[in-house]
Amino acid sequence: GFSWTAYYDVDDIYRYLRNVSDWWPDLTELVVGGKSYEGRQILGLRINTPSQNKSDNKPVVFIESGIHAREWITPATTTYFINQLLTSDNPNIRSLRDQFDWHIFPTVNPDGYHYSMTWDRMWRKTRSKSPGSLCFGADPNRNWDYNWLQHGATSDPCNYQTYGGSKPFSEVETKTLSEYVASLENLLAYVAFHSDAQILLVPYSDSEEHTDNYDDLIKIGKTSLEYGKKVNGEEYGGPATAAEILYKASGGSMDWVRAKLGTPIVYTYELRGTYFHWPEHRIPEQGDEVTQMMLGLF
Ligand code: 0X9
Ligand code: ZN
Repeated sequence: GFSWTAYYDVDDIYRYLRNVSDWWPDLTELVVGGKSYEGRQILGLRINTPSQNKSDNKPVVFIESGIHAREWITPATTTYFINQLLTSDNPNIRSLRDQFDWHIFPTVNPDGYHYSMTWDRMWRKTRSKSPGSLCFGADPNRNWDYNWLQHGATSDPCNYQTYGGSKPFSEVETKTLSEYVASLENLLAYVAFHSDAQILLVPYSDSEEHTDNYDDLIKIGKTSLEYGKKVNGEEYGGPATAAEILYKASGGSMDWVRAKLGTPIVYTYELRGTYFHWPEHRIPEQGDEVTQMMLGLF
């Protein structure tokens, strides 16, 4: 069975999502957010509890995890959060579940994640064959079509970290996922999970520019971090823009969603860890932290 004291490969995570959609057919459905270079699906779970008035569309919350292959804690906490939404007796968590139409994707870079699990623990990128090069993979968080390759990204396909791809949306994962996100009506919030800088970021990541609702995002983000801190006493940096507390980086999903779709609430959480390592028996610790952070956000 599936637990939260071990890290699982893509097939097991997808099996979990399938099982969940079988167990709660009225509340959940499997959703396909796109596909990968090696032919995997980007599989997610939609949680949309039926409301009295069938015609009212709930605001959509999108959760992106695992865009960087080696950040294993992000798929793990995301499935933990799914389990909380579906099984918790806590009335606040139940109402959080019922309030929104959730689209939750634990592994948006499934090829990279599998490669990190089986071959190269520190792998970060996708696994596409780079045109005109012997190297593999592009950084899927440098590949989105907004100010592509401007900052913190390289055009060298052999760069292990931040190759932006041969063109914007060269990677089938970002291309198809962006189409899925763009197709969502009523998208209120887009939340991306990374590790392990232990910070909360708001757009934009590409420049010093602030969004017009920056003050609100900071205020809400602070509340989220306060909720999170109550669980384990852990302090996160931010909320702030990447330029303020990390480094500028173009082509990330967060900036594209904000700039191109105008989604009001957009955040990137960098969870905890040391060189992308986090002991598996302590997954629930960050799972509970993330659950509280989401309660603080909404
Ligand atoms: O560099 C990144 O993509 C993220 N940090 S990580 O160490 N997990 O790789 C920060 C992402 C900030 N958001 C955007 N650049 N959009
Ligand atoms: Zn990352």
